[in-house]
Amino acid sequence: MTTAPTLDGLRHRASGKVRDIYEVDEAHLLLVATDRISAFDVVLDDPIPGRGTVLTALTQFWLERTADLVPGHLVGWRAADLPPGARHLAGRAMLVRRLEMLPFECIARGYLVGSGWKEYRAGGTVCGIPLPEGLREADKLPEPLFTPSTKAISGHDENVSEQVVASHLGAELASRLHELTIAVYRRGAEYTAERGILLADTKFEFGLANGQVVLADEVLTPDSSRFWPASSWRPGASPPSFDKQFVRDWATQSGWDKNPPAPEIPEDIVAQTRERYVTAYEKLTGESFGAWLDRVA
Ligand code: Q0Z
Repeated sequence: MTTAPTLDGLRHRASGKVRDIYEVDEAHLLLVATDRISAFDVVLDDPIPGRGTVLTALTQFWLERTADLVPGHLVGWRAADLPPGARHLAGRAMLVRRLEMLPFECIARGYLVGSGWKEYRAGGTVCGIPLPEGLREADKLPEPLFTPSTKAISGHDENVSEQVVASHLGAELASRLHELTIAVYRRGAEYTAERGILLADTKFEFGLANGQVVLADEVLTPDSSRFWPASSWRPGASPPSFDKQFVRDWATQSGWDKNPPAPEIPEDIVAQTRERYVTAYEKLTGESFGAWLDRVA
């Protein structure tokens, strides 16, 4: 277990597998994406240089392109916007509005994979929504689905119906989350499709600011989404998320039993994985990764 670095003047608040949160003031938090990577739910010892910056850059990119649908939590990301003690993290750090987070993951699924495929195979439904018979793994769904889940502190999240969300948050807020989740998914999926990338599914987190719903956390990154190259999509099997493919393939063939600690990632696997993130950023945004680094400085 590594500890989050102390930042001058900022109190560490929480850490996820690969990200850290700090307190800035009553109204703001700082989210820092590290270069750590997980495979098979284990955080590996060797970082992928640039990974945290790519994830942050993509979130900034998408929040700018969804602001007409829903306000986002991002307040600043350039060095000059950050608290002085965090300016050296420019590119991987986001100054965000502190929200009252809603206790559901808001997932949109355009394709039948993961836990959705498991539930469908067992009983023909996804989050209680009945689907046509005869669908295969990774098939495109007739319409994108809103499939919320509860946030489990440890272990895996549990899919719930929209009625469960409504019983906790009220029907009006549940329906707003549904509408926004699908709208932002469609925006992302249409955009990536034009660039030869399918957005299989994605997870959003929303919070409230003065009663208004705000899009929070990371948005349409490879850690919150499954992206597939359109050219390799074949119903009947589900490819792993493109970004972790090298690491997973290496982990599988290395003979590692997938219990911590993981073996050291070979240099060429690190380099190829880094290249994938950079290429994904450039393919999606049309901007060179170097240009983003210059823009945040
Ligand atoms: C996000 C998380 C991370 C660990 C809390 N705008 C916000 N206001 C209040 N809370 C949050 C946000 Cl984004 C918030 N998380 C998820 C992020 C590390 C956990 F970077 N937790």
